This record gives sequence, C-alpha cells and structure tokens, in this order.
Amino acid sequence: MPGLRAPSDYKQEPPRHPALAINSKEPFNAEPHRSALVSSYVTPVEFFYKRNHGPIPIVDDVNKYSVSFTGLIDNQKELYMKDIWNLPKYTVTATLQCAGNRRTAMSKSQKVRGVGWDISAIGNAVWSGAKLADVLELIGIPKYSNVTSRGGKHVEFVSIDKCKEENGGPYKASIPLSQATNPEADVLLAYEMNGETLNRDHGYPLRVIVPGVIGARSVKWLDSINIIANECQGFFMQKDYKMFPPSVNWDNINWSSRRPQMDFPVQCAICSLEDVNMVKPGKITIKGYAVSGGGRGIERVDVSVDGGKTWVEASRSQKSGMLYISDDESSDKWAWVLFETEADISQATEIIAKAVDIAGNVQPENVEVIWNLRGILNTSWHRVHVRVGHSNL
Ligand SMILES: Nc1nc2c(c(=O)[nH]1)N[C@H]1C(S)=C(S)[C@@H](COP(=O)(O)O)O[C@H]1N2
Ligand SMILES: [Mo]
Repeated sequence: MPGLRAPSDYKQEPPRHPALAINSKEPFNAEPHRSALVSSYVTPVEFFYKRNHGPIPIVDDVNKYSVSFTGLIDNQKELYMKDIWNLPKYTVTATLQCAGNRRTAMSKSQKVRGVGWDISAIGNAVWSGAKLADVLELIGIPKYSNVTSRGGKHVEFVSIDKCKEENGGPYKASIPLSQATNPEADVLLAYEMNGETLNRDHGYPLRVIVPGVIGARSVKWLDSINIIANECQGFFMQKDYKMFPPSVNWDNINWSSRRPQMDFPVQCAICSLEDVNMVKPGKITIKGYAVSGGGRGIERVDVSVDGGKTWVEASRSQKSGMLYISDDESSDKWAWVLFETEADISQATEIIAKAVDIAGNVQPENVEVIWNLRGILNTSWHRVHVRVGHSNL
C-alpha cells in the first residue's frame, strides 16, 4: 500500500510518555498509573493505554494513503484521506477497553496466558472521523443493510502491521454489516483523537472505533475493508478474545465452540487508591471509573468500606457541570462515568466497588467464577486494601 508501510522491527517506534507502565516492550504494551484515569473525564492521549501486536506502521505520504474496499460489493473501490475528510465529520466520546484489562488479578486465582494488565487498559477519548455507515453508503451499500446483494454480511477491517500471531500477517477483525451500516451504532473511521490528528500509536492515519465493543475490534492503521459472507477468520477473531468457561484448559480447548467476544460487560474499578494503600485515619475520597458495553449506561455504583458488609451509592459524573442520567440523550452513551464517594476510615479494611448498568447487569463477586484461560473480561468486584497509619510513615 503506497503511503503506509509496516516495519518488521522496532527501530522506528514513536516517542511515549515515560510515566507509562510497560507490560511488554516489543510489541509495545503500556498503561498509565490508575490515578491518571480519574484526573479527567477525557483521558489525555499520552496517558491512554497502548495495545499493539507488532511494530508501529509508518506513513510516508498521507496524500498517497488509501483504503481499498473489496469483497462482496458491486464495484471495488479506493478511498483516499480527502474522500474520508469530505464526508460529514462526527465526534463520539467513547471508552476503549482491552478485553485483557485487569488480567493480572485474574492470574492470581489461577494462571492465565496474556499480557499482564493492571486496571488501566482502558481510556476515554473524543474520537472524530467519518461514520462507517456513510463510508459504506459511498461505496454503494445502503444504511441499515443486513446483507449486500452479493451476500456480504460482515465488514472486515484489515491493517498492515506484522503480527506474530498471524505469522507476520496483519491484524484484522470484523463486525456485522448491520452494525457497520447503522448510523446509531456510531462506528467511526477516526482520524482524530481528543481534537488532534491521531498519533502513530493509536492508528494514524485512520482507525476504526467500534463503541461499546472490546478494543480488539477497533482496528488501527486501516489498509482495506472487505465485505465478506462469514465473520473474519483471523487469529484475533477465532483463536483469541473469546470467553471460555472455567472448565476449559489448554488441553481441552475447542476454539470453534465459542463466538468472538464483541460487547464488553459492566465493569468498574477504584483508581484513587493503590492496593495496598497506607492512609491516615479520617476521611478519604474513593474515585474510579464505571462503564458497560453496548451503549448501556451506568445505573449505579456501590462502594463498601467494610469488605462488602454494607454499601453506599457513589455519585456519578461525565462532563463537569452536567448531571449524568444513565439513559438520557444528554449523556455520552459510549463513555464511562467517573464515580466518587467519601468515607471515614479508622482501621485497616477492604474497599470494594461494583457497578450496575441500565439493563440491571451486575459484576460477579469473585474472579473464580469467571476465570478463563486467556484471562479476559475480569469484571469481578474491584477490591483495594487500606492500612491505617499516622504521619511520617
Ligand atoms: N492494527 C491493529 N489494530 C489493533 C491492535 C493491533 O495490535 N493492531 N490491537 C487491538 C487491541 S487488542 C486493542 S485493546 C486496541 C488498543 O487501542 P489503543 O492502542 O489505541 O489503545 O486496538 C486494537 N486494534
Ligand atoms: Mo485488547
């Protein structure tokens, strides 16, 4: 593809903020300190987690860069950045969460395979770009299509990065055509993040944002979009990012028995406290994020400061100065809420948070019941421990 190329080594990686905790250097996988997540509703680009499976692609000439549209459509087509820029520009605030967020804690119950993430493989950004529904209309697929005249039912996004898991081939994933052509699903081909041109780590020049769905489907550095009959057969759809029951291990796994994970479940985590934290006796502030998939708002966040015996409801907010209403048009439906409450602490204790979404979905109490060999979707109650000490500790 002219204009965009993929190096096979890590000699030309972009600069990154030194405060990120690096979970893997090559490919680069890093997350911010948890406290950075509750400093602002919109996560600054430099503190947004970075999840890669290969070296970061390079754009030589953005004017030569194009995305090709192939597969079960009447006319194959190339779209250049100017064609994408010419479409109406939409801005969507959406939380991106890696399915492996909180994996390290799942590993403590029983070992799992995958990059070890703490609780910050998640971030909330303002994405701008063209709606995929508009782009597909431009190439001849009407809005609200379930199937194209040639039998296409899925939209496959193919990148150019060289991934080990794909034997050096590119990262790819797909979503159903019905979601891709539905303007209300807000699927974007994004070229901006937080009002700035997308940077290399996050998919420059063009990436997909699939709101409400695990990060793995938001393909970066788009090279082609294929309209296909069956879902993408790539590694990351078929041999990864699937949720298995606790009974499945590496000896009895049958990958084809499960569907690729799409929506993420209801999640929350406390970000204002470490585990373990030393505090002075008295009032402490407990802050964190809560989010659910599929555009489901957050109905409630419960916090306990006595290990789960009693609970108080935390306040929830998105944009400052505006009341958050979980299913109201004024709220950002694809975005997290930040929650906050205060508590009096006089002795060592366990602090817990759990969220409820507008469908009444709740988080499981323990990690054991949702343990899975790849360590994805750890949404168990988030717990931190505090010890109480006096100053000079
Ligand atoms: N081309 C490409 N797209 C990709 C990936 C990748 O490795 N290559 N990683 C995916 C995964 S697993 C996640 S969680 C998100 C991370 O996006 P971010 O790095 O912008 O936070 O990108 C997704 N898109
Ligand atoms: Mo991910």
